[in-house]
Amino acid sequence: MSADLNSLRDFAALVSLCMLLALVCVPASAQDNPIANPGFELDEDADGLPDGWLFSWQKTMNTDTDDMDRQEPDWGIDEDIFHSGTRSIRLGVQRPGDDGVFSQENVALPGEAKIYRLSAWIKTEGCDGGGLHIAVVYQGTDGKWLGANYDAIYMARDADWRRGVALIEPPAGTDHLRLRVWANFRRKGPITAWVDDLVLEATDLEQAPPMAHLDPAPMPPLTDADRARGFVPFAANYIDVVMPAIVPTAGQLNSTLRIFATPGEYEPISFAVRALKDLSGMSARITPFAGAPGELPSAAVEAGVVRRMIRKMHPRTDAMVDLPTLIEPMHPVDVPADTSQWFWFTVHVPEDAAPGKYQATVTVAAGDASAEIPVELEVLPFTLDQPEGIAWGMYDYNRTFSDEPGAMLAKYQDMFAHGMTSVGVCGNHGAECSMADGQVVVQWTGETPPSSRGSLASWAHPSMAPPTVASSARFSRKLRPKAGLRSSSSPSTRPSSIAPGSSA
Ligand SMILES: [Ca+2]
Ligand SMILES: [Ca+2]
Repeated sequence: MSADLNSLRDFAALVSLCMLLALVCVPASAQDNPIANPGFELDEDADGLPDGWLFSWQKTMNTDTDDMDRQEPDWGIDEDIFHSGTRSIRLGVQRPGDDGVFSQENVALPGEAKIYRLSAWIKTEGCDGGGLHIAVVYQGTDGKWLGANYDAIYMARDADWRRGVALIEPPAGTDHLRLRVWANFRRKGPITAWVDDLVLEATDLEQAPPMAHLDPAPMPPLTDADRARGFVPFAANYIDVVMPAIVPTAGQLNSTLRIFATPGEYEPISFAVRALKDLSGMSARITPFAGAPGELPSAAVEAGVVRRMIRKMHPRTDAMVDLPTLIEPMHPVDVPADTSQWFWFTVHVPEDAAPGKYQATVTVAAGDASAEIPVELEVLPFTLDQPEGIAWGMYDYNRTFSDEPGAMLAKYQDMFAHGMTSVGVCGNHGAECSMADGQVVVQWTGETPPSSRGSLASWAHPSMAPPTVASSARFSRKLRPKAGLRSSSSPSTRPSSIAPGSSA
């Protein structure tokens, strides 16, 4: 399959744009805005620091140490570049390891609301990995830390003055905020930013609406038959993300979906449908693959439809987005006009499939209207070796999406079927940390979560490397700087790995 959506990259770009376009609001009056000196116009003691603001660069995080070779950023009031009035603040760092932050303490929440809108005008240049973050820290009446959003507003591409807007939802008990204007918070690279005209205001929203992904591309030319049908199918590369707004290119329409795989391999067939009007009860099916080498059983293909869910953009932000999330077994779906629905079929090529080219046809239908998509599968004349000495896996938690007995076991079998030969189980593994001779010593007590361990031990595929229980210990704040975040653990004190067929 070929597609040139680059939609992940476009997604990031367009969400930023959307932040600016979608949340236009009437500016709050000065009385409503609780941020002191929000346009950086005041510096009555002429010390170069705008009144009401603090600045720091040597130790900006509580894990910073004296020996970090910090370099003072270019920072201060700028009287040549500003968004309004006659001044802004400028903050520039040149090295990935440096950062700098303007802070304002005790910013009161303006009025009673569930959701507040924070906005600022920002200009950036020389961005090379670094970002400008406007962060909020939520504090109780006693100053207690209740939570934080370090990416409330985030800009990391060169741009002239633009307004960044964030909807923030302070946790219960929040009395006031600490506001931070932070350059290169993640210490990734240089950036110079100018910031002006911060506003914090209440909204009457009960919940933050999800970010909308926009695709400004026009629809490609369509045939009369396409318009009469009310939808067009299109090829979608499975490493792209088909957001509902994605508009197909001409090259994605009317294409044959071509995939190849070895016997035993799983391979996706990814395509989508663009609705030209509201459609109800849309579903897709596929014929069995057949060709000169023979026919594959119909069970070799699992038909799936992608469900979108409102998810956090990132665990550290309040921003939500309507995101393709789950592949569900095929069921009819309603597709609103001018949106795209993603379908995802999975071919499991039988171990004994003869090499050669097979054809199948996908039919997408909604009511009386339907469209066909040709699919070609090439089964390659060799099988894939299990690489020796390499374990593949992903982080996993000691839980499942189901309460059914055997769900944990089924999860690991599914991981194995999809090429994983190990698992990194996150959780309490009973690691005890102490210091000895300047090094952190991790003592494993062997208390691996019982359900993972039991499931892994009761099932092991003969060709699978022994599953390894990986563990990351949590180091106390006191131990971390001493250890320089390094740890050592003696293999003899680890829980023994669970060998195939053994019981733990
Ligand atoms: Ca100003
Ligand atoms: Ca001052």
